[in-house]
Amino acid sequence: MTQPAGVSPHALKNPDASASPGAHMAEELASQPDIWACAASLHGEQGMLPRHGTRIAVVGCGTSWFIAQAYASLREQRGRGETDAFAASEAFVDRDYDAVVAITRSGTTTEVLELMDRLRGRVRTVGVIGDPESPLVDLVDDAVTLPFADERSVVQTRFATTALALFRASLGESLDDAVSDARQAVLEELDPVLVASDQFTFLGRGWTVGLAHEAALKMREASQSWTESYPAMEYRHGPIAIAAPGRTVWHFGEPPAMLASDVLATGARFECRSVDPMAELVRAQRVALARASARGLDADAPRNLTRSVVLGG
Ligand code: F1P
Repeated sequence: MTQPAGVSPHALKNPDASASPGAHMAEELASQPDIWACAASLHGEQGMLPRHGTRIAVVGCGTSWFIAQAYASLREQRGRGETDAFAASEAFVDRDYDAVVAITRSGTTTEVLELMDRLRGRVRTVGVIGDPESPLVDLVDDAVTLPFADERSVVQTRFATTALALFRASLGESLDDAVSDARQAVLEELDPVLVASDQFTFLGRGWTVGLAHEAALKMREASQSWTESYPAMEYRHGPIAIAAPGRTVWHFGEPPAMLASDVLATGARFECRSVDPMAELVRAQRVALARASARGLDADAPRNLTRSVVLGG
């Protein structure tokens, strides 16, 4: 394979061309329950994350930004310290934080590297990184590497959720229910009517807002589907105009009062289950993959995307 201009060799851990379309994504998303259990047992790595009570910012791009949002919300909710989440390109980091945490599977994303470089020597930086040989490892004060969660598919599934499993464990949560619910999500038969939905809007509250954004991104990346995502209480402030028969509104976690009936009144499908929201994300990933194969798309190599965005050059 020739190297595209401006893309580092690290950006080329792309799918094996001989694999069948979407095979990497299928294998990687199915491995999530086992890999989360592994992350939950990594007490050394959890101990490298900022201590309870510290004020921190968490940054990333794309999927990694959405995981930053989920972590920030959970850390605040659990009273573990003020936590802000920013897209790396729009981060307000000069706010006397005790630490800035960067999440990135590739460790090569330009906006993340530039931000961490700018912060060198000014604030403690921690990277949560998939590729242990990537340039970010040497740029941050502390690198938490999760090579066992790295992926061949361009579309991220397990690195993102494994980072979140590590964060949840570091905040004192048990991952047992998430792991067992995800085992079900990996095996269950998908409803063909859900898979064939005309449009999806994903909703969440608190930490599941980030998961909703991530599910919507997954569906766009893998299957070029029309998706939207919002904090659940924002949904009735306009976006509900999109709801209609043949379309799906999918809430992660406990929904707000009356939301189900308001959605059902539009004729749209309301999807919501009392399981761990990370297991619901796994189900959404599977729907994305099923829609990609139904459309003859290769979810491992989506249109216009590369493993990481490396700018300039
Ligand atoms: C971030 C990211 C992905 C996205 C796309 C481009 O990568 O934005 O979320 O799906 O493939 O890169 P990273 O910084 O986590 O490696």
